[in-house]
Amino acid sequence: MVFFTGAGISAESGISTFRDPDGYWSKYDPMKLASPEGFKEDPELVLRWYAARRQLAGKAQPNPGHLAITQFQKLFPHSVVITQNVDGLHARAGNEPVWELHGNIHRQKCLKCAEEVAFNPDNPDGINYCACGGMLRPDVVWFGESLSISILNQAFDAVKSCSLLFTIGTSTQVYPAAQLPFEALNQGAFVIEVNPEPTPFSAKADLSLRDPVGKVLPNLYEEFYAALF
Ligand code: BJW
Ligand code: ZN
Repeated sequence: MVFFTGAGISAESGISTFRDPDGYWSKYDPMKLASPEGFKEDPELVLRWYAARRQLAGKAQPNPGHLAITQFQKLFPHSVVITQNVDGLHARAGNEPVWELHGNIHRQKCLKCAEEVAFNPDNPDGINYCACGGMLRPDVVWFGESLSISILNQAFDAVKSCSLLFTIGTSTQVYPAAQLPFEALNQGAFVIEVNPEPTPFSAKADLSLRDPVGKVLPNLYEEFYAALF
């Protein structure tokens, strides 16, 4: 079983999505805030935005959607979470394993040597430098940047051999991640989409459940459990 997730699974924890009518990209230019060019042009703006989101994510609590996945993973120990989210809520809900395709907002790395460096509590939302002299940046994947090849390969391998994939709370627009549910269908897996809104994947899904994940997933878990025991 694979749980492929996007920003929508954290919406009920109070974290904004990107492409909903009130999402980040309705207010901000993604190329200014989530691209290497934007960071080069105005690192302070980008760092302030990430620090605010990091703080919000740190205070947010996993919701019934995340927690239902923990239950599913207990029932099906080989199931994995493949997420585009950077907020760390899957791990905090006890989901395991969790593979983060787009990095994690609670880490930063050096632009020059790529080492992970701890946050500076005296300057949490400003420019900081690595011991090697390189500027520090959020350890997330921006537009035009490559995803970790090992995590991506792991994700495609899992999807190629799964029998059921849930695609949850993602607009299925950002590649290569958006390829995963299509890949699952191609190899014969049953694919269930959980999203209140249609996406470019909806017409292909075996089942499209148009409700918030916090409502759908706990109910589905109960049904699975009742069917098995
Ligand atoms: C609910 C809900 C509830 C609400 N319950 N559901 C043209 C064609 C194809 C590809 C490209 C192209 N031009 C450029 C590209 C490549 C580009 C791309 O895909 N662009 C498209 C947007 C067109 N991809 C890349 O650049 C990637 N890298 C790459 O391709 O490398 C190779 C390369 C190298 C060199 C040059 C060129 C290529 C990298 C992509 C990185 C994406 N980064 C971000 C920011 C991460 C850090 C951060 O968080 O700040 O990742 S952008 C943003 O989008 C974030 C997300 O992970 C990602 C996906 O968004 P997601 O999760 O789907 O959220 P939303 O908001 O879109 O959708 C939320 C959904 O939830 C909605 O459907 C709601 O209805 C639903 N929802 N409430 C259930 N309660
Ligand atoms: Zn360095």
